[in-house]
Amino acid sequence: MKLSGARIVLECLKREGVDVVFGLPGGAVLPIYDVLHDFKGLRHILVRQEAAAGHAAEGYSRTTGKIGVCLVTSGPAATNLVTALQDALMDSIPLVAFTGQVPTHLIGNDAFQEADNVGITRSATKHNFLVKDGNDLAAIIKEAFHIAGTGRPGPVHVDLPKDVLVKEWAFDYPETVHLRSYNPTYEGHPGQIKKAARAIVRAKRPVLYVGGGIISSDASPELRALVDLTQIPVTQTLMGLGAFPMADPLSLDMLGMHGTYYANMAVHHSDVLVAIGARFDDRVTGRVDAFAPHAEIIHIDIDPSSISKNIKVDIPIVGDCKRVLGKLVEALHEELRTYPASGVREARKQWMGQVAEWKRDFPLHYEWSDEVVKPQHVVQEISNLTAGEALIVTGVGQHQMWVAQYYRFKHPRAWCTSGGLGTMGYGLPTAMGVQAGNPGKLVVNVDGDGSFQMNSQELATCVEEKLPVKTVIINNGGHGMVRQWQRLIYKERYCASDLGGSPDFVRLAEAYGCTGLRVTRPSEVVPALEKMIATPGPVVLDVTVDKHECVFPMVPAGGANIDMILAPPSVDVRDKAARSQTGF
Ligand SMILES: Cc1ncc(C[n+]2csc(CCOP(=O)(O)OP(=O)(O)O)c2C)c(N)n1
Repeated sequence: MKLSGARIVLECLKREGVDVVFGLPGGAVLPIYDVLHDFKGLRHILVRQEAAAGHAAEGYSRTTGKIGVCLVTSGPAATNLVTALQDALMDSIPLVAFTGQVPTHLIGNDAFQEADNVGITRSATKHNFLVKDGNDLAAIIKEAFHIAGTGRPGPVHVDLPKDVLVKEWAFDYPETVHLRSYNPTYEGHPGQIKKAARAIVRAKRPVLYVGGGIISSDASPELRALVDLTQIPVTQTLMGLGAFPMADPLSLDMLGMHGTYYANMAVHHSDVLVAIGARFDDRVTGRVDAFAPHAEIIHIDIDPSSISKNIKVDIPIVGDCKRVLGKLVEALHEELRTYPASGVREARKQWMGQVAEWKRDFPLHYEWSDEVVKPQHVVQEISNLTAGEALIVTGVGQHQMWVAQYYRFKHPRAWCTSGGLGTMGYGLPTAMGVQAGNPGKLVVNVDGDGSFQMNSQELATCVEEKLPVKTVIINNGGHGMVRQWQRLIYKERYCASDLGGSPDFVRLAEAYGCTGLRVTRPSEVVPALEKMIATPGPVVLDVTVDKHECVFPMVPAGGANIDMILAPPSVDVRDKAARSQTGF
């Protein structure tokens, strides 16, 4: 069968089971859009800026477990997309991103809307391709999906010169992929798994530290089985939130720079730390030489290059989290026949007592006010009203950290945030992709007034494509996280952290055809959130909050995790009254 390159692209997507593509057309990819005109079974969502196409694909992928797809044209469209590719790379989100390219004979000739797409995206993708010969097109697309979704997932980029799209080529979609130099390891080494099981049953102060790898490999049931068997407390990374229910008594919530006191203390004092699908990034470790200094470290990860990259690991296990955890639980059953010895059992009891004491004495907290809305309160109420069942997305900044701290995540794949790259503007477009992949579910984007303004134009997409995303703007009149650093680290020399000239967000929402709501007082928070949830279609709820509020705990950059600043100096963190406002 002979088909145009453009049709081949869409036929391949169909065969990969793709049901939605996020994109924006232009000259180089118009042949594809021409075929799309009457192509059945593929929804195209027209975004307003190409980075939004990439982020939307990320949200779709993260919450559905499928590979997200985006399609943009050449030159500036491709360069706009790069931020989303790098974002997906750092958070291990599988995407296939198509860009248009000038015809092959013009490549390198300074042609109109030409950019060296493969050069530019090389370091921002897991792999990339330039299709020079249309006979390779189908095989390349097959490989792109294979590489994106296997091993450590990530974005793959396919650059499509216009002549390849226009000409006709033989079409035969390959059934399988054979890439000689690419063979991810899925099964962990049995000897290493046994070693890990032995270390775990002998541990007196064990802690599990779990990351996004649990979510991408759908390993939450296996994690649950591990915890049920061993009763080891669990701390989660920003990307891992939802891997383990935060309401569970064994949850230590998030660790690291804005992690809980009890998580950081437990990790610091642990004697065996089991890292699963997590990469020891600097927001988690703080000062590396002071991270888990007494612990024997077990690291389970699909990516061999993550092992001992930042922290030296004692028992590495390369493999898929789901499969390795399944095997580890089996090995633990075996080990537990002879262990734990009574000495270990006693030590464990003491350890759990200590952990419970940290949790009881130093919970997350903030000071309540009857006058001004506290951002933490808004997040708590979103958590209460949705019973932890909503799909949650954020921008980047203080609001992001408050969501990570105060939203009680229950399930995996219910949470999207830009963890590795920390991309402001991620919230709204990602929420759009989440909504497209999860029609009928409640999708809430908790955004900052700064982050929201980086992609607010996507409200138009939400309206046009009937994506009823609910956005809550935690409006502190500026770049709150920048202000926080300037306050705490730069001696209150505030510079470029206030945002004058922001629009009236209610009227902005209305201008796009969305519902706009506003809250300025604490008593209005719950009714407004209820109204937002009950209102059909996209809604923007602008909440004016206390601009002086900071995110605590905080580990100053370069500090050790136990050097947490717990609260402003004026607040006694043991104060019971303050604690009673935490709600949990
Ligand atoms: C694209 C991008 N530019 C700059 C930054 C640096 N940065 C990190 S947080 C932040 C402020 C975020 O402000 P806002 O979205 O209003 O959230 P808030 O901290 O106030 O909750 C800035 C500028 C970033 N993370 N991403």
